[in-house]
Parts: sequence; structure tokens; C-alpha cells
Amino acid sequence: MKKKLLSALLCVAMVASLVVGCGGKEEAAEAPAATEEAATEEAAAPADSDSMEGTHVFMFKSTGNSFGDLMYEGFAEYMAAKGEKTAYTSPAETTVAAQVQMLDELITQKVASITISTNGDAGYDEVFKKAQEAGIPIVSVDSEANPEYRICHTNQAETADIGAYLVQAAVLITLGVDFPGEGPAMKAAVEEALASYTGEEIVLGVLSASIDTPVQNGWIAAMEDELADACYARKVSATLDKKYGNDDLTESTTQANAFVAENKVDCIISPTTVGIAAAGQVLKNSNSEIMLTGLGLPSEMQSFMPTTADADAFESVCPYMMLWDVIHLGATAGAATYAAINDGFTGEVGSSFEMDAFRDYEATTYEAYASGEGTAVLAGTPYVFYKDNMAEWIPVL
Ligand code: RAM
Repeated sequence: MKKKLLSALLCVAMVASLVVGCGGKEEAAEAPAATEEAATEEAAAPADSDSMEGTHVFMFKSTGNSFGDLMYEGFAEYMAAKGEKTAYTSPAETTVAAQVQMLDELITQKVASITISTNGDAGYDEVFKKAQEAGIPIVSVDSEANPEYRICHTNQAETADIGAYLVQAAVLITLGVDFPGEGPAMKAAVEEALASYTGEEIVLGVLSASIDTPVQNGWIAAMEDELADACYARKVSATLDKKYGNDDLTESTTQANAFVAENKVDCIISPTTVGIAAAGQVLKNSNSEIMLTGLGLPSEMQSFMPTTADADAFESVCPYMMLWDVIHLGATAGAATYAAINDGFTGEVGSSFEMDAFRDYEATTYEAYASGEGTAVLAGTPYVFYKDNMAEWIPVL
């Protein structure tokens, strides 16, 4: 992952008939209401149906989510450099039905491609078949689409790594251990800390998106795999206490409050940027000793995390958390979609494409690999945000 400061502009190149959101990321983070309003208007079907013909559509799980906005920023920028027209169309609610209805209309309007983060495993077959019959390629990103109908999935980072690192971070945070360094350093620190731990069994909670979201469910399964490792036996409960906030700020806040009221968990892992920010606010306002980690955007988490190297990380409710370069992820999905149409990328195992240089990233070749029943290309690795690097990242993501 690149560490340079990237442009903070959140401008989108759009077809003329669509209302566009355009502002700085910090502005977007500080003024969610305005962002949501713009996004909701984007979500409304364009008045002039002809205008969508030949447009590359990017559909996130729902509007009002900065993670989706940032992915679209990368997608639109990559496609614009190729001279392509793009549109950001997402439903107001994180449901399968809402996405299916929008997809159906967009296919009728002859869009050029669909790049999507889905709200569920099931329920898309009919509409994806309609796209396939119309020759409209489908690429998924973040949350997978049915392998039968997609060219490939664009995976942000290995699912097993994300699940394992989140559990390791939650255990270390519960035991008051500062971020020890990435990768094997985390697991080594967990083993060392647990070896001498004689206290009560540690219990971890999960505040997720929807109960059906493929991407979060994959990460939760990977967390459970990690907890099955012998080093956690009798020290950390193998059972996660799971709650679902549907990637909605109000619902996520309600669920975070329930964790506080029940007081059963030591640390909440929230593998969604909406959930972790909601939990951050709830825990900061409460007298609870429950700690927090998960997947978050630095701009949205700055009030709940340490932001200077000399800070005491444990004075904040979330001493460290993870994510990846969301803008680059969206651009990679755009490159896969573009290559599927123009460069013979089939998405089959071994099929590859070259992504042009993008911002700080050099031109890169991506090769499809087997992933579940389908294939994927891998865009990045999990990256830990903590007291030493938060200041650098707050203006970026
Ligand atoms: C949220 C969404 C998205 C997820 C990120 C980490 O914004 O739920 O699907 O990947 O968080």
C-alpha cells in the first residue's frame, strides 16, 4: 500500500443527467448528511434513460457510505483516463431487492458494464442472467457476486488474513498490548501475551453489516477459524457475540449501545466502516471498558483513535484498526471491467490484464486465481492504522 498523500478530492466524472457529489474527503466525513443527500439523488433513476446507454455503472451496497464513495472515486478516475463514461448508482438501503430493482432498470437502459458490491449471496440470478444475455459484463468488488455470472471478483485483501489479524488485534487490545508490527509480529505477540494470561476467558463481539452480506460473513468465518487455533484455547472464547447494524449509522449505534448495556464482551470487532465509527462514538460517550477494533476509515475514526506517535493508545477506545487503499481498490475493479471488454480478460484462472499506472501505483499485471466457486484478482493487503501513521492517513482516506 502506498504511503504518500493522495489528492483529497472526491470529485466524480458523471453523465450529465446525474447529480454528482463533489467535495473533499474530510468534508464528506464531517458532513455525512450532505453526502447522503447527494448520493440519494444519484440513486434515483436518471430521468433520461438514453443517457445511461454505454455507461459503466458502479453499484455499492447502499448510498451514504464513504467506503463506497472512495471506491467510486478510484473507479471513475481510472475509467475517465480511458475516455469512458461512468455513473455511481446505489440504492438507499442495503438490501438485495433494492439492488436487483436498480440493476434491472440499468440493464434495460443498455449500460456498458456493471461493477458491484452485493448485499447477499442469493437473489441476483435472474437479473444477472438478464445482464449476461444482454452482453453486459459483471465484475464484483468488496462483496462478491455469484461466480456463475461474474467475470471475476476484485478482492481487497486475503479473507483469511483479514479475519486472523482482526482477532489478533482484538486480543492484544484487550490485554493492553500496543500494536507490535504487521503480519507474523501480531501472532507472535498474541502467543506471548496469552501464554502468561491467567484471567477470565476473553470474549469478543462483532458488530457487522447485514446478516447476509457476503464480504463480512467471509471475514467472520475467517475470525472463527483463527479462534480455533490452539493458542486461544481456554483463554479466548471460540464463540463470537455477533450483532448486525446493516451499515446504517442509527442501527449500528443501537447495536453498539446493546453491547454496552449487556457488558458481556471485552472488545468489539467491527468489520465495517459504518459500524466501527458508530461503535467508536458510543464507547467514547459511555463509561464502558469495552474496547474497539475493526475496519475503518482514518478520517471517520480520528476522534476515537490516537493520532500522534507520543499518544497513549489506550486512552482512545480504538488503539488500532485496519483497512486498505479503498480508492485503489475501486480503480482495480475498473481496470478489470475495462480489460474484460477491451483486452480479452476472461476472468478464468490464469487469465490476466495490465492495469495502467494509477496515482502512486505503477502499471501492474493482475492474474485471476481460483476463489470459492469462481475467480478473483487480489488488489492489496490489510494495512494497520495506529498512533504512528494516523496523522498521515486522515487526509487521504
Ligand atoms: C463498509 C462496507 C464494506 C466493507 C468496509 C470495510 O463500508 O460494509 O462492504 O468492506 O466497510
